[in-house]
Amino acid sequence: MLRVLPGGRGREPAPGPADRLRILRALERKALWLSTWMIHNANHIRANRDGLKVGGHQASSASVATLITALYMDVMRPQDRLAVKPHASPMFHALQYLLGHQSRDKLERFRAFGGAQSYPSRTKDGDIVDFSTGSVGLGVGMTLFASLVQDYVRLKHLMPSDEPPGRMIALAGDAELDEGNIFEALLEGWKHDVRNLWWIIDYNRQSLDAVVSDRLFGRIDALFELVGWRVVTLKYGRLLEAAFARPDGEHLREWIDQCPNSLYSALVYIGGAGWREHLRRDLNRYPGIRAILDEHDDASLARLMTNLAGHDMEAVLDAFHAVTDDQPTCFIAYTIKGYGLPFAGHKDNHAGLMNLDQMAEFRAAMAVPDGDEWAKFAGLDVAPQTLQGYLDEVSAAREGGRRHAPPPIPVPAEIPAPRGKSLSTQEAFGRILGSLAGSGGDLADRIVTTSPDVTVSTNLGAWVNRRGIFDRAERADTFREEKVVSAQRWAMSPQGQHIELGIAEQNLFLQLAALGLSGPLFGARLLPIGTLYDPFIKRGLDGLNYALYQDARFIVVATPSGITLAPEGGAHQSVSEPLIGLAQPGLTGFEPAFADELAVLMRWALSEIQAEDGQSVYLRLSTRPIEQPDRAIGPDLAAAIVDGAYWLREPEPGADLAIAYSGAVAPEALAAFDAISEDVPGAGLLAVTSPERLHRDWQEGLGGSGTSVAESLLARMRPGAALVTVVDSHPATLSWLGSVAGNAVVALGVSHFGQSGDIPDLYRAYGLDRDAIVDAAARACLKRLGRVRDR
Ligand SMILES: Cc1ncc(C[n+]2csc(CCOP(=O)(O)OP(=O)(O)O)c2C)c(N)n1
Ligand SMILES: [Mg+2]
Repeated sequence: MLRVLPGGRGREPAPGPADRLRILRALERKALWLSTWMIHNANHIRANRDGLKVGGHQASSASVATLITALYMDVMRPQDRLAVKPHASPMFHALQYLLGHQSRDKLERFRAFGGAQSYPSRTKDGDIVDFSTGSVGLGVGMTLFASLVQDYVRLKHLMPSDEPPGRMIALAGDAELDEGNIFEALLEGWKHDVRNLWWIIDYNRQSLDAVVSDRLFGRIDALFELVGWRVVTLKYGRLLEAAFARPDGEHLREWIDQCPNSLYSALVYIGGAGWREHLRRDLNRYPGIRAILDEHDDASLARLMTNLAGHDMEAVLDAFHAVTDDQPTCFIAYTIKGYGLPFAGHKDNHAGLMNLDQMAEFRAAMAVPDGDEWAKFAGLDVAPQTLQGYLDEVSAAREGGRRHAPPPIPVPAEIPAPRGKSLSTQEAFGRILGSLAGSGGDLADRIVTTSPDVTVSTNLGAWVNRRGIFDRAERADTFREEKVVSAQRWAMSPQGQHIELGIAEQNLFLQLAALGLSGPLFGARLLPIGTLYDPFIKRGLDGLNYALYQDARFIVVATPSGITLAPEGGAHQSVSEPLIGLAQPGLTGFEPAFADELAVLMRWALSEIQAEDGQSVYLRLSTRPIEQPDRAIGPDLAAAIVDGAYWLREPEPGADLAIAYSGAVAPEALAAFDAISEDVPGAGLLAVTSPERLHRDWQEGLGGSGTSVAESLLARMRPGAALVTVVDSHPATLSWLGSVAGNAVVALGVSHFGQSGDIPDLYRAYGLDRDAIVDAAARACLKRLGRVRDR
């Protein structure tokens, strides 16, 4: 028996293995109670003001009770990080509560405003969550990229290497393996030789709608082994293994092995009588099986037949502790969805909630008295002080280790703009990064670039030539060694600062998510810059959203963009992406036209992604070379470029007309402006560098005392003056400007798929050329006059 030591610090001696097991089983039991009660409280006890079902996943939580208790309460070390299956959120919060890291108040407000979140959230649940989860599959993939980032910072000695590396662990639902991003990540991980990665699959053979196909998991282990993983299958618990070892026991094993998932699940739900009927029917000819059936009443037969290893604490601990090396390991843990609850195994249990009677019965079984529902140790068969003593020593819960806040990397007051009479923003981007690479210093050392097979075509070449490609091992540049001439160096080493990915864009965003959390996760701040073609943002959009949801910070450079890409056809021409920039929380979008604007924005972005209340940044660039303004950018203009807009040609006070443009259509906007100025003296030309910043500032200013940037700019014109907006993207990107000050707006942009052509042909066809703008200006003026007449 464990005792509190007399005197001293009152600490418990370290428990022996048997006591440890009892303690862990008791904690698991309490976590199961708390998670179930938390959901019950939210649905049946707390006041409901809107008639909506609150929900919560009792069955999904119960399914992982043993696995996650083993992880948090025994196996994990402070440096390990965990992505919890989204629907196990209540179970996760229950364990954090037992560890003293979550409050009772938040549990009582599970799924309520300000309470514990329905799915674990880094930003809303705080320090306790390592990786947000919710959109299935992404949290799992995230752990793989986090392990790659850990290697990146360790090999560069950006984090202390006296402790062993952390394991990046995903506790995944089996249906998460239906998500393609898992397999994209697996292949990428194999290429990068990822280590220290555990994926623990809660193999309950159920998803949301039903029981999953038997055939799939027959292949899963082979798939993991193919890419270098160790696969550990935890199938049967100690009770069943003992039964298999008895005379005729092999027939019982064979029977369960052959039992279709759906029948097994149904019998779990039906219970002892159901098992007895089927075993009698199929195996009665074996005396050993008859003996087993005779020795077990219905309840104990049900316990035996559901004794899967994923619910057997001893089996789980043995399996986890047996892995001591860094080989990526997949544990396939057989479990039962809803284990220990009345709807265990029922195919419809995913969103199922226990009713009042079921809860009363469950409460009695858990020995939780009325009023003690939230008590940490009520109804357990281990003394409270023993349990508390154990919890106080839990390794994963040690204070101060889980989240780091490294100081910002200083950013210079100015990043020089590349010079040139005619430049594209994409070329300017490459040159800016190239010269940062050459200049050295802390800033350049912390930049890490990554790209899904479009490194060279997005102009990262100069950067990569100087800073190299990252790999855990040194790898030679074969073309260079064989003296084949190439502009691009392609040697790899642990010092490299570019992570080259395969084409899968979802991987890019998960990689950026992990790089962008390197500071809080590993204490080593990185400044990640990812590049891809603008239209393919949509290919990885959920990954991008996932990264931003957990406040990962990075810069996305999307280029080329729009129909300005011209010859390269429709599918590569992006249309709606600036609207993603406008509407996506956590992301600030910019579309500069000139190289000097880009230099200002890159400087700002490198600091913004480090600011406590900052955001990630999206730069939409183009391959179109355009004539550059001959100017020096002072502090006021720099601030305006960051704020989102400035007058490239200032209107006369009270002007009747202005053109507002964004990005690569600047030359057409300028040409139209020159043409119009002859007829409409005093017109203005507004350069919009960030529709998103301008819009946000306007929205935030509405109803406030200050005047928004957009209002101040447009106030130079006559109230209701004509306004033409023009962008190489959907016209809604800028058409809202008409609402700011009631201008008569005509919005030009692209509303149809693009196609091959040259810029003059395409701009004419899609209505972005000079004549289209001039024509739109005439229509806007007529619209204004019409309004004036109507008044
Ligand atoms: C991307 C995405 N699609 C759909 C859902 C809705 N959904 C929630 S849980 C679930 C099934 C999960 O099954 P599994 O991973 O096996 O979890 P468990 O059986 O443990 O509940 C689905 C389809 C989601 N959360 N994310
Ligand atoms: Mg499942």
